[in-house]
Amino acid sequence: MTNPAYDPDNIFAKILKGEIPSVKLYEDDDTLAFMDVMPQATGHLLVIPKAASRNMLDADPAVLSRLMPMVQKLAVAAKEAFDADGVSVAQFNEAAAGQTVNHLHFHIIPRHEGVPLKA
Ligand code: DGP
Repeated sequence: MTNPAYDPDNIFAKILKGEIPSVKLYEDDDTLAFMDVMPQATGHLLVIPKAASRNMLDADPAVLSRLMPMVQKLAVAAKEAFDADGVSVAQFNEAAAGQTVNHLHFHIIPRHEGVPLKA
């Protein structure tokens, strides 16, 4: 599956290329997890595939099948690491849906009872 709309100079592509820094939490051949620079709660992290996908709408299902187990593992790990009561997992597709960086990513946000997300 190809996507002519994929911008190889988007911020997360630059993080993958090492052109801009990030606080990395996990990396393997297919996946990178790093801290979000604008956290909506303590421990807010992002999980991305290394494959060039703009978002879930154009992603190769094979890429998703490798990515989702890592999203699950990191959500479990984040809940434990931050002693959270729950975890929000969020993903947006296109600007109308709230996507600002055009490389597929999942937000993992540890949540505590009664604590709203930061704006
Ligand atoms: P979204 O709205 O789903 O496209 O969220 C993009 C997220 O990416 C947002 O929470 C802020 C985060 N972000 C933007 N620029 C950078 C950056 O340069 N480094 C890191 N680590 N996160 C970034």
